[in-house]
Amino acid sequence: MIKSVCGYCGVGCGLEYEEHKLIGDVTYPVNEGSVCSKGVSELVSMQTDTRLLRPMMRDTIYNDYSIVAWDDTLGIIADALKKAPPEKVGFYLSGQMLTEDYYVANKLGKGFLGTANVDTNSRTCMSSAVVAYKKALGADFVPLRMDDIFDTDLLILAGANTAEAHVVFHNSIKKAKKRGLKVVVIDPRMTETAKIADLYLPITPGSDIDFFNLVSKRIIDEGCYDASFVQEKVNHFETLRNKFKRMPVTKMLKRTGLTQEAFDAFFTLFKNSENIISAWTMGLNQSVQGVDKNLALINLHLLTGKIFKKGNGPLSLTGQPNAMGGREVGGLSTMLAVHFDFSEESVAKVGEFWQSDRIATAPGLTATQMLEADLQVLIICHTDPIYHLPNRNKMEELIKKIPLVVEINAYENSETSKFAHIRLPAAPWGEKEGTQTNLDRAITRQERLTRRSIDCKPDWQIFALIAQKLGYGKHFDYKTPKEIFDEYKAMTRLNPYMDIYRADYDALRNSSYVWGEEIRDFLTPDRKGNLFYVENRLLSERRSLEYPFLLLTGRTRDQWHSGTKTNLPHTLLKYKPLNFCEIHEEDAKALGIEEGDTVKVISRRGNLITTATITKNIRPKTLFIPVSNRDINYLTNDLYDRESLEPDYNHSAVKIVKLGEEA
Ligand SMILES: Nc1nc2c(c(=O)[nH]1)N[C@H]1C(S)=C(S)[C@@H](COP(=O)(O)OP(=O)(O)OC[C@H]3O[C@@H](n4cnc5c(=O)[nH]c(N)nc54)[C@H](O)[C@@H]3O)O[C@H]1N2
Ligand SMILES: Nc1nc2c(c(=O)[nH]1)N[C@H]1C(S)=C(S)[C@@H](COP(=O)(O)OP(=O)(O)OC[C@H]3O[C@@H](n4cnc5c(=O)[nH]c(N)nc54)[C@H](O)[C@@H]3O)O[C@H]1N2
Ligand code: SF4
Ligand SMILES: [Mo]
Repeated sequence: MIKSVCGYCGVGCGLEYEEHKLIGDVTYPVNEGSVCSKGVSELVSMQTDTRLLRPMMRDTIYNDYSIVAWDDTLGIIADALKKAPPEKVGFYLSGQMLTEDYYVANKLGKGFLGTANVDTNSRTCMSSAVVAYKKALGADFVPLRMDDIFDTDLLILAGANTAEAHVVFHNSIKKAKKRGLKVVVIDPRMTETAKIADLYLPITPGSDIDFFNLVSKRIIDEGCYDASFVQEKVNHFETLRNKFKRMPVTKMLKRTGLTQEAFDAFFTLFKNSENIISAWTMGLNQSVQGVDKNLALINLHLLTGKIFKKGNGPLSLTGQPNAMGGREVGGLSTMLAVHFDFSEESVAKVGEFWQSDRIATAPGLTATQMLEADLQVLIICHTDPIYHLPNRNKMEELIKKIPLVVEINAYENSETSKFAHIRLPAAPWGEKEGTQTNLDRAITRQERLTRRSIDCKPDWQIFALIAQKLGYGKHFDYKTPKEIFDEYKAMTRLNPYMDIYRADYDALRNSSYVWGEEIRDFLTPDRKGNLFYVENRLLSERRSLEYPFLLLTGRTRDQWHSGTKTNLPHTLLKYKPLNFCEIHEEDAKALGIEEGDTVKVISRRGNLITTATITKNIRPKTLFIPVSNRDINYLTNDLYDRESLEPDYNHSAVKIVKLGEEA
């Protein structure tokens, strides 16, 4: 029997493979045998005719690709890297890469090419949570586990649609509800998740800071904060209290769009719950104030001391299967390695460990900055930036200016492939092995299930081959992922709180290793949590007479982003279509739009064609289009959070018209 782990979402369900059948691993604590439709279809997605099977190259993006030999392409890439100054090279990685892939790419970029322009699509996903955790708790550390929901009284889900995005965790929530758990869902849409809520708050998009500040203020005003915890363990309480005195309470509640009764109902539930977990995803992170939204929520836990004890704490729900592993390795351009920044001390330690004197010494470009930086060489791995970056028309123009774009992908039909010069075929999920860290710190190993397609190589090996061509062979002479994991785990010893060095690669086959289980305190220098006063600065794009709707974007259960692995003729489940646009029935009526009408949605930047779905489950003057519509980012705006540089995907002003009535 072969054991593996699902390569889709951050829940990280254990899988078993026997006699050509893939099923959930009953012995694996996260999922105890259950899986969702994506997990069980991992095998099918490897067997499509849209796999990329050979290295390909072309002189310009206006020519066709031709098949080339690995060695020739690697030589061309190495030559271009040698000629380019380090600051003109970028690696665009992905939270779907395995830890070993990430480690090798990061080591090559930051350790030997001397560029910190090594970033990942996690920038568009979790980076707001990363920054907020660091500011409030002292490190990018998730201070609780998913199964804490069985020991809590109240679960607050803010901007998270677990029913579609973290399916197996959602099933656990339903189980915990049977044992008395209360659930609050805060989302502008009545999602599948909201349907199981004890209290559903249909918040106005972008007003979460107002809401959480109102809750914090009330906690202080009513004296229901934990005075001794605040005294001993928390900074900036007085500042917060003073700032709250001048808050425009009525105006803020109005901005949330919630009634006083709804707010009071929430507060009563909050006040009467001894143990509280809050969990959030893109509804908070993807915002022009994503970090502030996170901080406003984390404040609730710091004020009430509901953190670092069973059944309590702020639980950021990581989206991708190994976004956590990537963060641990140092895959963000704002980190060097093993959670280190670029301090002189960190650079010296890392330089000594990697035996290199070419270590990057300052943060590099973020994924959201790379296309704007006049790069000479851009290597993209396991992600599709032209599909996923905001303001796509602009991004398409920018990527065309980069002289060498290399795409490493297991499939041939990404949007980015239209703009690449070289494409390298990666071995997908079941054809490779390695480790990943799920959303609550469990490191699990996936084993190879099937024979590797002849010309495909695992991502780590592709980066190692490039390094070898560049003359760094002795530093990248890895034969197996195990060798890489062992080097990486030894490196985690450099960082006192990262106890990943205790993991054993072979033992990970049978059970996962959860790192950080002994951390029971803040990781700030003074071992105290930091409260932050943040306010809603109303920085998102505004609706106008011409663009009167706000566009929300998000997931549906059976599709994975651009759909290279899930939008396949033989697996297409009919749960939800790929392309639709939810509109409130009042708005539809006013515009003469009927169910199933073909409509055009237009923003200041671009447009797309879709099909209207009329519903009561969305706030008026708000639309929802799933990310399975590959054109989604022709509409979205490229405003970013100033600290995390994460896009404000969820808040673009648009209009909607029936096709043929555009005038
Ligand atoms: N089936 C499936 N599952 C996935 C993925 C997938 O592609 N398909 N992708 C994975 C990845 S990478 C990620 S990051 C996660 C994402 O997981 P989620 O974030 O749970 O998924 P989304 O559908 O983006 O949901 C975001 C929710 O935020 C709400 N929202 C929008 N604006 C606001 C706001 O201002 N305030 C509040 N409170 N809510 C708001 C939206 O209505 C939406 O319901 O899913 C992971 N799981
Ligand atoms: N409007 C809007 N835009 C968004 C979001 C949103 O909510 N709204 N969400 C953002 C978020 S949170 C995320 S995470 C991103 C996701 O955006 P992407 O990361 O661009 O989306 P995916 O379709 O998951 O892309 C993964 C790519 O990896 C390829 N691949 C599969 N297996 C392998 C392999 O083993 N090796 C290699 N090298 N390649 C492989 C797939 O074919 C695919 O092209 O989108 C972001 N963009
Ligand atoms: S819940 Fe997530 S990890 Fe589990 S099977 Fe579904 S996609 Fe895979
Ligand atoms: Mo994500």
